Amino acid sequence: MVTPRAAGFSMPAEWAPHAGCWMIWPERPDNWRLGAKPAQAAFAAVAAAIARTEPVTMLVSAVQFANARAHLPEAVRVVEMSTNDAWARDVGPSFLRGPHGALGGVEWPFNAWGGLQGGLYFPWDKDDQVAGKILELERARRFRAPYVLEGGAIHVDGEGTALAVEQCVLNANRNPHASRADMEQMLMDYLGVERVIWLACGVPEDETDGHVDNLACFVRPGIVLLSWCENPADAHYEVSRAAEARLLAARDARGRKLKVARIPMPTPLFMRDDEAAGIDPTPTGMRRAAGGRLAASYVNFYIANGAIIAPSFDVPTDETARAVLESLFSDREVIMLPGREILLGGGDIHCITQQQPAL
Ligand code: KQY
Repeated sequence: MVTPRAAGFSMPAEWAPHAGCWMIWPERPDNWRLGAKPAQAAFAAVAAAIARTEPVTMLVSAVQFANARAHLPEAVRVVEMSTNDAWARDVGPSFLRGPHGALGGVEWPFNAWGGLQGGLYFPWDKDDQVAGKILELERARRFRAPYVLEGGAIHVDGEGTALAVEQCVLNANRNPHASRADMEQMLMDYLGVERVIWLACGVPEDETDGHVDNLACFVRPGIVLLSWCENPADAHYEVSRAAEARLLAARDARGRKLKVARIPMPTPLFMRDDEAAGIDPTPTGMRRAAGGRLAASYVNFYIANGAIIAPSFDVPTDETARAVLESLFSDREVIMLPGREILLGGGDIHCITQQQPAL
């Protein structure tokens, strides 16, 4: 099997120009409260904001097609596709750029963040097919990876470096028989990078087992933004310090030492009684309980053409987060949209979007 790297493909950084963005319409009532109505409004707001700067495609089930069409701006293309849930970052392809302007993409085998050992739902067969279907629609070259991974488990700087979290990528609930060396080789071969910088753990309570896209991201080559906690009583205090220490000790693929910018973690957020009560429990779906800590992070934003689309949570840290993002992305408008309804489903704006690079 030829790998993307051998074929001359690599994943561009998220800040490189996009041809568009892919999203999936939320619908399953065992993850999204009140029949997914509040989540649909939140996803529609994200789609509308991104559609101001780049084309957006919303994938929608046959049942929800008319409803989604009615709630989305005309500019958003609505396409019918079967899925198990709504996480385009994780089930969509990680798009690649190849020789002579070729478009490619990685299909990561998907097992709902842990399969039958701690995964979030069963079945996940439709989600597993989404990346391949998107690549078919785009006539892009398909590369099926050998090991389970999700798009939210990696970030790249577009210059040969990837970021990943051991707790997630090396978790036995994804690939019980793969070694660290196997996974590192796969990341290099399928993302077209030369170096992987490993962080130990993700944001506590993150049900993905610690996706990097909720913890840290490149904002440009050589600079990583990290979700930071100042409260020693909070589990994220140690996590953020350990991550910073690894980042400061690392060199990227170009031999640069990294700079770390800190963004505060949001004021702690918990699932309310009324929110938990609005979720329809099923034996094979998510378990959500009132009082559970939500794995909130301002790092979970999308870099659109000309704009940053970031979550806000209606808490005091929102304004500091906005100031940090504005200082790091002075060339883009920072748009903060309510992120709580998406967070209740276990992720945020980065997790529900997938950029397709311009060629
Ligand atoms: O972090 C992400 N990329 C996705 C979060 C998925 C949560 C599933 N409930």
